[in-house]
Amino acid sequence: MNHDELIKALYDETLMGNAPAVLALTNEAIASGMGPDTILFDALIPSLEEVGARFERGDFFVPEMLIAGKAMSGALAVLRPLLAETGAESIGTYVMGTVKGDVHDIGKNLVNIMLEGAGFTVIDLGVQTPPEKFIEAIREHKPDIVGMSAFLTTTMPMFKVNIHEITKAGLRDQVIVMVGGAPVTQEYADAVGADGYAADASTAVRLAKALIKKRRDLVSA
Ligand code: B1M
Repeated sequence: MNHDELIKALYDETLMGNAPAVLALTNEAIASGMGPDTILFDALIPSLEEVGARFERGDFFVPEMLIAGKAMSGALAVLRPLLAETGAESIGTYVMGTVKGDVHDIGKNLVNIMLEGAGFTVIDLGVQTPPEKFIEAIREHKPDIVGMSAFLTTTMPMFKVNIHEITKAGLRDQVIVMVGGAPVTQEYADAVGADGYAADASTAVRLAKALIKKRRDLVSA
């Protein structure tokens, strides 16, 4: 298969949730010299966007979303070491979790991979993370940043709850809070009192570095 055929096949098979085919095609694409970011941004992510659009139109239901998500996760596992190739020493610690009530994790995992690739030590709290777990992780790992993902309009309010609980626990001054996820906006992030918002994984990495630098400059001033 040539480049365009591989991209199209990856897109189509992800859309159909054919995990074994997506895995085989991902390996074939890598062997052909295709970059992991091309596989992600030209095939896998657009395919999941189409899955979401079909779900909204009522053409797809939860099982279709689920198998497409699983197919994408399988490919992500193969892409992870390629995206996260780094010999750099840790530039900061990042605690990350999807908020309580929300089981979406593909976007969070992708942000984690890019953060690791940029040299962050990432502690992943998984999905459905209650406020207590974020607090416990801040106490245990003393991260520079706590990142929260929410992918549903109904779970976004957990940002505010989490930040409130972190403040109540006396830890708010010790961490930078970043939020993200498909329905989240800069305005929403500002309204809940987060320190930063990013729309995608690479912006999240750039912002994380900038926020840490700002904080370290302030401390040393
Ligand atoms: Co769900 N789902 N889902 N789903 N799902 C969405 C999110 C939805 C937009 C689909 C749609 O209607 N178009 C919709 C939400 C609508 C809304 O609230 N606005 C939706 C719905 C409604 C639901 C259910 C309620 C369906 C139901 O049961 N009736 C249900 C909820 C379950 C729950 O959580 N309680 C549900 C379930 C599921 C599955 C389990 C079947 C599956 C999840 C599998 C998994 O994650 N392991 C699933 C899937 C696959 C999707 C879609 C199709 C794909 C999500 C995805 O992985 N995208 C999604 C439609 C869509 O997004 N187009 C949809 C690819 C990923 C790389 O992008 O997640 O945006 P994204 O992540 C980006 C950025 O957001 C950002 O960087 C990432 C990488 O670039 N980012 C951050 C993420 N976290 C960040 C943190 C940061 C910074 C940036 O700083 C801390």
